[in-house]
Amino acid sequence: MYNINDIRNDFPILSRNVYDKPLVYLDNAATTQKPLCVLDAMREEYLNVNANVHRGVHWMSQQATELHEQARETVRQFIHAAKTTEIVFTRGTTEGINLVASSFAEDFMKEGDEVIVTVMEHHSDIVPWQLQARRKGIVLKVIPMSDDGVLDLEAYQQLFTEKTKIVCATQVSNVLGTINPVKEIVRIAHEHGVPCLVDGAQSAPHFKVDVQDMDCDFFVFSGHKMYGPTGIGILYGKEDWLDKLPPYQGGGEMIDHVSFEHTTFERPPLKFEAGTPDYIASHGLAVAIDYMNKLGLEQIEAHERELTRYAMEQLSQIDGMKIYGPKEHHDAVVSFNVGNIHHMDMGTLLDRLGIAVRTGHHCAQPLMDRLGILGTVRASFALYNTKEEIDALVAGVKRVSKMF
Ligand code: C6P
Repeated sequence: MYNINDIRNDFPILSRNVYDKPLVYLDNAATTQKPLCVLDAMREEYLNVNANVHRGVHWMSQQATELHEQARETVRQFIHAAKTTEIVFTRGTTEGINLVASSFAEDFMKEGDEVIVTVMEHHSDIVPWQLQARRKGIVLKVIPMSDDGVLDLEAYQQLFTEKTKIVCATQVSNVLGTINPVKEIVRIAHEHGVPCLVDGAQSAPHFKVDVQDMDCDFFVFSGHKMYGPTGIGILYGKEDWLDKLPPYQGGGEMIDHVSFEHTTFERPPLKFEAGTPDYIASHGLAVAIDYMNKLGLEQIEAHERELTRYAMEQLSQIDGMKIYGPKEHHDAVVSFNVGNIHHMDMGTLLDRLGIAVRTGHHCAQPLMDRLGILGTVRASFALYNTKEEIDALVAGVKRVSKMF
């Protein structure tokens, strides 16, 4: 049963006040709050089983290693990957994309080669490729979208040339909420013989992901956006790609044998996990996934879709309201502006009412350029939000609008 009061009790931070007002936390796309079970599990591990992983013969090291490797299996099941060896622990989505961009460009791209990205990519799926563009002379091509934020798949097909080497697309836009047809995007990429990376930062927290069904070659997401700790994320890569890519960083754990003349590397995933991993955070992430699984991904999705629908319906009745993104296939973020009110003014005044939203370009400046705006106000929802909180947002936006 989806009992919202019980759920909210799992997140004590939601009951705090800011400026003597009850906190209304609607900045979940930036990061979610953490349930007690995640905090308790991490504290318990530090208190009782803390030891470095993959290194020690002693009992505690083996216990910690087991928790870390169990977490890999929990993640495998969560995204329905074929093998645990396809799950690489990273610091987050950003590091996952940097890893792929760096290693892929190193061995599989040369000057003049092209990478296709979408116009609604987060900076973390643009800048890593631009760094490679500077290093290797590769070129970015961009899938355009309609005014209401739907990707133009016809135009996408026209972008391919014999120099196209990889396609990168976000599954859900962190600004528009658009749910992109990634399965189709992957299919088209494969038709042209190139791999596809899917950014799952804003999808994995909200609905069931199946990397085998999607058939993507790489999939990345962050633990902190789905009730897990900061500093942990996942790169999923198909086995043959992870085998082919060169290492991203060098150091302990990722090697097979080292001499001053020559080093051989471990098999994936360890090949990409140089140094001591954040094994406490990997365990925390696994507990967060267990928490989501216990509530049920379908129930979480249904709850958040209803909140999103309600928010769009209520907000759209406000004078001067402009909501960005499509009406259909819209996930748990709502970006908007009201008349000429600057998004920063709106965000700052909402904050004084205890309402936490994000304002600005949301790390998607090329998308802002496409929309012809400097920024938006963005409310983003999680499994613990309520319609009453959306009522508070709507009342807040009306109150601020009246002041201008
Ligand atoms: N978006 C937001 O408020 P990291 O920072 O590595 O955990 O995630 C980066 C990232 C990548 N892709 C998408 C689609 C994202 O939304 C994000 C993070 C946050 O929208 C912070 S800018």
